[in-house]
Parts: sequence; structure tokens; C-alpha cells
Amino acid sequence: MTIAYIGLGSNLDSNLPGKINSPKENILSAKEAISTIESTTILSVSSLYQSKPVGPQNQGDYINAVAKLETNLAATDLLNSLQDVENEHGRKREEHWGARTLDLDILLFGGQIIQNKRLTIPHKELCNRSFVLVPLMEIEPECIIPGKGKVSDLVLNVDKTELKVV
Ligand code: A4P
Ligand code: MG
Repeated sequence: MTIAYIGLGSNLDSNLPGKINSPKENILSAKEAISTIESTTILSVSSLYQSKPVGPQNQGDYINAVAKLETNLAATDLLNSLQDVENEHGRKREEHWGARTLDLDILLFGGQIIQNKRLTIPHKELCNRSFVLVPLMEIEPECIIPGKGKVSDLVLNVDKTELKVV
């Protein structure tokens, strides 16, 4: 069993069959979908946080959360399942750091450092982003980021002024 932390993000409505989901609804629906991934259990989920976009500014505010999972899957198999959930939520891959209906990133996978063609873990931007560090700190205040240090120290270095719980 491996403990993994997933970052969830959305800033676009998704037009699912028969229903338009807001970014907040996309995050809640993603949580349900993740709970059905084989050999994987959700242990906890943070509050939902709203923030201004990092990257291109011609897009709406984001809703973000972090989930703690227990999984028997290998990291790439978990990534495949998370990308299936993104696709089910109408995810289109257009602009890097552009607007998206659903983004599911593997932030941490056990204590592992992984660097291959498909995965960089810990996630490359984790330590720069208040919308990741604050929800991670909320659910795992003692969390250690391999190679980087304690979440409780790292969170002190990021700007939290634009971040609010919704
Ligand atoms: N990939 C590598 N490492 C990972 C990982 N740890 N977890 C690869 C998941 N995927 C990982 O991702 C492209 C490829 O990254 C995947 O195929 C996978 O093999 P993508 O989601 O298709 O595209 P992207 O947008 O180019 O990259 P990414 O990494 O999702 O972007 P970011 O860094 O997550 O930034 N502002 C706010 N306020 N809140 C946000 O959530 N998100 C972004 C997206 C920009 N600004 C934001 C937010
Ligand atoms: Mg992503």
C-alpha cells in the first residue's frame, strides 16, 4: 500500500451529458470518480480553495483541493486512472497552464522521488503554490516533501493573500 496525495484543480465548466458542472462541482464529482478507482481508497480530502490563476491571466479563478489516497497501484497506473477521470470530465489539452475542466496531479507518491517520461514526483511546482501547500498542510500538517522539507516550513514562503476557502 502506498499513500499518495493528489492535487485537484478546475476553472472551467464541464459540459457532461445532460449536465453542466461548475468548477466546484467538477472537483466534487472528481472526488466521487477517484473513489471508484481500483485498489484505491480516499482517506481524506481538504476544503475547497479559490485562487487567481497562476500562468496565463486570461482565464477564470481556480478551485483547488488536495486528496490523500491509499493505493495498491503503481504510480503510472494511478496516473492512467486519473487521466481517465480527467477525460470523463471533458478535459482538453490545449494551452500549457491554460483553463481546464479538471486537472489531477500526483503531488506525492509514498516517499518516492520519481523522474521518468510521464511523471515527475514530487510535482515540479508543488513548493511554489499556495493552492497546493495550504490544502496539503490542512490534511497532513506533518507532511515531508522528499528533497524539499516540511510542508509547515514551505508554506511560510508562498503568498497566501489571494487564497480563500469556498
Ligand atoms: N506529469 C508529469 N508529472 C506529473 C504528475 N506528478 N502528476 C505529466 C500528473 N501528471 C504529471 O499534464 C501534462 C503531462 O504531465 C501529463 O501527461 C503527465 O504525463 P497536463 O495536465 O496534460 O498538462 P499541463 O497543463 O501542461 O501541465 P500540468 O502539470 O497539469 O500543469 P500544472 O503545473 O498543474 O498547472 N492556477 C491556480 N490558481 N490553480 C491551478 O490549479 N493549475 C495550472 C496548471 C496553472 N495555474 C493554476 C492551476
Ligand atoms: Mg496535470
